[in-house]
Amino acid sequence: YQKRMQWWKDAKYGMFIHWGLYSILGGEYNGEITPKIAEWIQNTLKIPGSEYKKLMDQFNPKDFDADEWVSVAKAAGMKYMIITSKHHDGFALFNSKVSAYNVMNTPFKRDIIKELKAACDKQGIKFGLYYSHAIDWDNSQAYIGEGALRDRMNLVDFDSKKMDRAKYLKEKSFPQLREILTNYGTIDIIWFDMGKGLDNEEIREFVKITKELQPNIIISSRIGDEAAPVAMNKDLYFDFFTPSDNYFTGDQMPIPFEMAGTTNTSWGYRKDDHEWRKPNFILNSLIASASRNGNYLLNVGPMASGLMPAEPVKNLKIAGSWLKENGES
Ligand code: FUL
Repeated sequence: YQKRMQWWKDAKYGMFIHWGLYSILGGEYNGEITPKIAEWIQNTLKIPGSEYKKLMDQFNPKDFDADEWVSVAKAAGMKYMIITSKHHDGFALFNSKVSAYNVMNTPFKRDIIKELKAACDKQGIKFGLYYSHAIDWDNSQAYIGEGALRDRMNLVDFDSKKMDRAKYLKEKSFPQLREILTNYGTIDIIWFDMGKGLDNEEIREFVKITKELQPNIIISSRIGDEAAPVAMNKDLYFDFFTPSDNYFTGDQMPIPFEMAGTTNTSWGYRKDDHEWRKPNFILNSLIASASRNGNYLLNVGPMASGLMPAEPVKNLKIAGSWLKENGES
């Protein structure tokens, strides 16, 4: 375990990228502005899946350049990149035989995961994938529980009679996990998210597939109930703890952790969100993590054009040049 984690501990700083169909909406649908984070818009504004899916016809990010994104991460001083291979909406940024709901069936027709992996290899940074393994709004039968858990599903399309999580796991989530861990060479990190509500057997199956295909990969705590970091001592089913950026203020975490934050207030692009974190905020957050022996994963939400918004790129680069002069190399 120590050996497998060493590069990750040394790395300390990575780029998170949230990009998908929601980036086209930028937080607004039919004149309505979502009050919440932009990548949740389908759920928050109760957009029917059949409507939301039509965004596929508009997905054509002509300015996307994988090398450019990776250069921004490098100039920022980051040592790894993690991108949403599939977020909660169910749309995949990779070529999937398992589900037609993927980038190859948009006008763009280019495998974004493949291009980014190649760019990371070329420029020498590690590459990880976020995969929403439990929530999938294209599969309302993936329903995982009551109350708050249930609210995570897109209630418009939810049909309790069809509820069958085992079917979704078997037909989409497990096989897509196999695809992303087979088709792109080495994947350094798998960032599962929102796994609370899955049972132990299901979690074990995710671990099994992951380790079988990528023995040296590093697994996020959100594969299951992330509020149980003690599980680390009992059952080593994840490798690092994944608190959100306002989670803790004080002491060292008992286990390796990675604080995830974003450059404004949303993960997915929001056109009305101009609360960009200044370089000193970025550096303070990085230092807050590093000084507690943790990592900092900082998100950028690129626009539908394929470009990253100019402001966070500028701020990341300023912070990066400070790091180059004052931090560790
Ligand atoms: C959360 C997700 O629900 C958000 O959309 C985002 O991906 C964040 C990093 O994790 O659990």
